[in-house]
Amino acid sequence: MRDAVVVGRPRVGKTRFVEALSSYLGRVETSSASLPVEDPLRRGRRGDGVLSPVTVRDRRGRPWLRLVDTAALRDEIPDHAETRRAMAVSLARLQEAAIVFHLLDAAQAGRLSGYRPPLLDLEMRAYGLTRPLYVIIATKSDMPAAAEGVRRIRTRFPEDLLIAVSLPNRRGLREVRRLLLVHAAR
Ligand SMILES: Nc1nc2c(ncn2[C@@H]2O[C@H](COP(=O)(O)OP(=O)(O)O)[C@@H](O)[C@H]2O)c(=O)[nH]1
Ligand SMILES: [Mg+2]
Repeated sequence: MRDAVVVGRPRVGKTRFVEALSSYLGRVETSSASLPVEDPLRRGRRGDGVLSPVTVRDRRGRPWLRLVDTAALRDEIPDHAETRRAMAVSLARLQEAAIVFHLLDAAQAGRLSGYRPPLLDLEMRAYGLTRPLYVIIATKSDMPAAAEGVRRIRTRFPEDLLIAVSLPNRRGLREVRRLLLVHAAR
């Protein structure tokens, strides 16, 4: 079973992506027992803790993928100890993952003139590229200016795998699934 870890800045759409992909893939269950480190975080007051990983099973009931949401990585070092710990857990997961989904907000990229990815995203990408499969997910592609945002992200990272995703109309989920089937095969 492979881990697919979802990383990105705050509010980029990580939790919604994990939820939508889970329901798209089907045969999922949320596990908490295997990762005790995150227990205190799940009770976090900020809604920013690490969620329990989701285990995806095949038709015969065998687990083949674990989808892991992470707490947002931030530029600043947060005051709150649990939030700092959540960031450390995110970094650890990123370094161990077989598959990294790096989420970038396409709507935001399209709105800003002279889009330049934040340094933190470049660092996440540098980590991600060390893993067997690194994929940029351009999120919120249904929103105004997102088409331009997707184009800018593609131009900035021409060599990377990139999938534009929109959750309201499930755009991109089929491509994500196809990649997972190839790379997370038992
Ligand atoms: N329009 C649109 N909004 C989205 C999409 N994905 C996420 N969002 C919104 O973006 C916000 C942040 O999403 P969330 O998953 O909580 O972000 P996280 O902080 O990265 O986990 C929420 O208000 C979502 O409804 C999308 O594909 N389209
Ligand atoms: Mg979240």
